[in-house]
Amino acid sequence: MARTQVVIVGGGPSGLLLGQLLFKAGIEAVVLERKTREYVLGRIRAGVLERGLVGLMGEAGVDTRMKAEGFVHDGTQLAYEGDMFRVDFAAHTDATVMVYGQTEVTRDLYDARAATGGDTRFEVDNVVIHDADTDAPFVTFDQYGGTQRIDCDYIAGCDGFHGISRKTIPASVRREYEKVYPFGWLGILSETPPVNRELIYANSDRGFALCSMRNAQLSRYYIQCDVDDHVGNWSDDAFWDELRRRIPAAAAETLVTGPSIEKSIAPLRSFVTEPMRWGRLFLCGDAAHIVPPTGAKGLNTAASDVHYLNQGLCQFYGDGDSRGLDTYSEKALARVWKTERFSWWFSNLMHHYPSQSDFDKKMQLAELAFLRDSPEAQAAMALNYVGLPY
Ligand code: FAS
Ligand code: PHB
Repeated sequence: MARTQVVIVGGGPSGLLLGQLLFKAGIEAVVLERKTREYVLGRIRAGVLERGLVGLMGEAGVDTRMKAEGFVHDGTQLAYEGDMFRVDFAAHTDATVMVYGQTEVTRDLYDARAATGGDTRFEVDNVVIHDADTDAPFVTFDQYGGTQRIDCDYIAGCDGFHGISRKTIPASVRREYEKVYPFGWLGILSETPPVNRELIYANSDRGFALCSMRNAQLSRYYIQCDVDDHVGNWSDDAFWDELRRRIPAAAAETLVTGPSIEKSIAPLRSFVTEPMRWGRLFLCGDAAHIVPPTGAKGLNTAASDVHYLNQGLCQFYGDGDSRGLDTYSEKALARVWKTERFSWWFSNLMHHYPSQSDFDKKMQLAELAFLRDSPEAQAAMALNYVGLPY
């Protein structure tokens, strides 16, 4: 019967980052991933890394390409009523963010895991976590026509919102909190130069828009869409026309358009499950919480979970001290809720709610004007955007 120290369910950024940090600490882990490596790398998701995640990539020994190819940003643009203003991160914090796609983060982590001989099982099915509330947990899964079992000390549930880890915790133990937003994001990737050196978050009467990028020849754009909209309703030209209507004229006039190489709609929700630990099972990342992507916090909050769990596991395997593991859920949730708040606040500020009144719109515009004119308000936003301390 196979045995390891930590079984990591899920080979997305949470699971891979934890696996690499544990490897650096000499702690053995097996990663179980439902899909193929190529499928995982085919997902187009986050684009902005907080300072904390940039640091963890260094700790994991996988930051070389990120430092060479990523864009360091020390501010962002907020647009409303046809104009835009800059929130200067450096003026209010000692930090910046790194613009480097989640796809590349995941690729770097997969490459490092393969290079260091990490045990990753792809295309596993029917993963079941057993006896997580005992001192002898184990995991079973199907692969290549047979069922396998791995006994372990601990299990990290890094299998995202639709995984099995969260549901392994009995419903009687779990407390779940959710807010579903009445809109989605239609995103495209195009091999075109970014319209602006920094990101542009735009609040317009027609809805939210975001201008982002992956590199000097790869741009990422989003527009708010109806929650029941379909990608098929949007030709590339229709997307570009709508994006131009939502961003300031100066940007719309210089926008370079081209064929989309990826186009998808993401629903927006805020979600948290408590606790993030049950016995020897620890939840990390989207398995435990979801944020609307407005604040670029999804991937980054997964990273802070991984930081706390790695700390706890290293402390336990280092000197038998379980205090880090015993306080994991409380510590992780304290930061999760603050990033949920920021993502909720920023989403409410920038999106057009179908049911909003003229007064609601005036409140958004007043808050944007306050943010534009108040260094203190900008400092609060900058601190949240670059990432609250771990
Ligand atoms: P993930 O969902 O990335 O990874 C979980 C992994 O577990 C997957 O590879 C999955 O195949 C695997 N898995 C699932 N069930 C399993 C099982 N039963 N057995 C084995 N493996 C299993 N965040 C941002 O900051 N900015 C964004 O713009 C942004 N856009 C997003 C768009 C979309 C459509 C989605 C869904 C999310 C977006 N996010 C964004 C959030 C996203 O980046 C997540 O926060 C990030 O992927 C979290 O990483 P993981 O926790 O590893 O979860
Ligand atoms: C992205 O580039 O995909 C991106 C950037 C910032 C966000 C959300 C998404 O807030």
